[in-house]
Amino acid sequence: MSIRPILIHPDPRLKKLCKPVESISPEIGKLAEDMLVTMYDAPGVGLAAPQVGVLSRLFVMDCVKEEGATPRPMVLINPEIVATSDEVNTYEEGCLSIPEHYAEVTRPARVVMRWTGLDGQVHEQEFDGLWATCAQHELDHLNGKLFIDHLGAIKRGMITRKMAKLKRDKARG
Ligand code: K2U
Ligand code: ZN
Repeated sequence: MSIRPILIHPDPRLKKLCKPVESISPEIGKLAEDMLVTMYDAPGVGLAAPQVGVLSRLFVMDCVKEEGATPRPMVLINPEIVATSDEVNTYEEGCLSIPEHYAEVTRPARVVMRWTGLDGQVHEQEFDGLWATCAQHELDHLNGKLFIDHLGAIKRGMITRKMAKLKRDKARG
């Protein structure tokens, strides 16, 4: 198990449409394991493969946040939304690829998702609360979309310019 570096916006790899996973190979299992370790270390409640530079359609999440509660790590391969609620929820989102920037994003409050698990079986489950927000945030990543893409152009541009400057200054050392 290894912690992998997380790509920071702006990065062209974070804007790409990710490719479906063709087979649940040992490499995919290792990637999922590394993504979970990387997510817990960040810490975060979700992480998508493109955020660690792998342009494949899988993400991990564990939105159990209660102190002492049993973690519930999930690996979703080739995930898709099959139903959404009319009711919406607004959550102040962040992103491990856009550190220290937060903004309100409104999304369906409940989603039914279908995916393939590491067991090779097709799973289907309804998510609500933070799980629903996180699953939609991660699925956006697989389509090259960031939470700032749900904001207005002015705010998105401001965040992108600040992040680009941060990366330039870091590169200069
Ligand atoms: O994809 C990511 O960058 C992981 C995000 C997922 C996420 C963003 C917004 C709302 C829910 C999930 C990270 O987990 S951001 C850190 C975080 C931690 C606790 C609660 C919400 C966000
Ligand atoms: Zn994110």
